[in-house]
Amino acid sequence: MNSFNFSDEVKRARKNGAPIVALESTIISHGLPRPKNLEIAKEIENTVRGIGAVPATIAMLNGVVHVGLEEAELLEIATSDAVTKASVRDLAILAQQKRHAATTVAATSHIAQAAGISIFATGGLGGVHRGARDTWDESADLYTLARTDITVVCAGVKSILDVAATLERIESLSIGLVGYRTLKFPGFYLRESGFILEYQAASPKDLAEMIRARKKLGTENAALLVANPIEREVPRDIHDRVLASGLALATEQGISGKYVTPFLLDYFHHNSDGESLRANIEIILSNAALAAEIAVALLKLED
Ligand code: PSU
Ligand code: MN
Repeated sequence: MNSFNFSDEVKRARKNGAPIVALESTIISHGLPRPKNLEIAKEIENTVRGIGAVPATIAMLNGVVHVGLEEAELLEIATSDAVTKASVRDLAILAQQKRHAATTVAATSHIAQAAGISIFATGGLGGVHRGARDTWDESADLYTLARTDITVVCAGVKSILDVAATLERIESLSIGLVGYRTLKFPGFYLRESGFILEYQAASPKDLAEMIRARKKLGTENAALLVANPIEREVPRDIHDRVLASGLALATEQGISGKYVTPFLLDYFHHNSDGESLRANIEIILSNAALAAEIAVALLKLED
C-alpha cells in the first residue's frame, strides 16, 4: 500500500518479527548542530541496537520515504543543506518534487504507523507556542498524535512552549500521557516543568501492558506519550536567561511558522555554554533506550 524504502536491517527485523523503534530525523537535520549531529544520530541507533531492538530512522530522500537509513543516507540527512523540515502535510508535495526531507514527530509518527511500527523515541514534542492566542501557532504534532496509533517516548516539552496550554490540548485531543517513574511533567531541559501528571509507569513492562490494553479497549487510535525526565538538568539560571533572550530575539526578528522551533533550538545551542547540547544528547539517548526496552517488553508479552 505504501511505497516506503526499508533499510536492510529493518527489512530483516520485519521478516523476523524483531522489535523495531522509529526515530525522527528533524532532530538530526534541524535540532542538533553539525558535525556533532551525525555522531549522535549513530549513537542513538546503536543505543537501540544495544538493547536488542532495531532502529528505524525515518526521512525522505529524493522524494522517497525511507524507514531505516543506510549509512550514506544518514550522512546525507545530517549534512545536506537541501534537507527541508517535513510535517505530515508536506510529505506528498515533497514526494512529487523528489526532495530530501527530515520528518518531524508528526510525520515520523504517521509513517511509523503506516509501516507497522508501534514505538517511537524522540527528544521533545512540538506543542502550543507562547502567544498562540494571537499567532495560532500550535504544532501539527498534537493533531497527528490525536489520530495515530503510536507510543512516543519524549522528555516532555521545552519551555519555549506554553506548557500549560500544551497539556490542555493533549488532554482535549485524547492523547494518553504517562510519566516514566515520575508524576512531574518534565520540561525537556528541566526535570520538572512545574506541572503535575496524573499517572506514572514503573517499568517498560507496565508500559507494554498499557499499550496492549489500548488495543483491547479500542483506544489505540490516539497516541500514548511517555514522559521520561532528563537525569541531569540544565542549570536553571542558564535555562531562564537563554529562554528569555531567545524568545525576545525570535519576536524581534519576526520568526514565524515552521521556523520558530529550529530558530529557538539553535539559539539555545549557541548560548547555553554547551549545556543545551549536552542535555539534548542525554535526553535522546535515554529516550531511545527506554523506547527499545518497551519494544522488547511488548514482544515478550505477546509470547
Ligand atoms: N522540540 C524539540 N526538539 C525538536 C523539535 C521540537 O524540543 O527537535 C522538532 C521535532 O521534530 C518536532 C518539531 O516534531 O520540531 C515541531 O516543530 P513545529 O513546532 O514547527 O511543529
Ligand atoms: Mn508551529
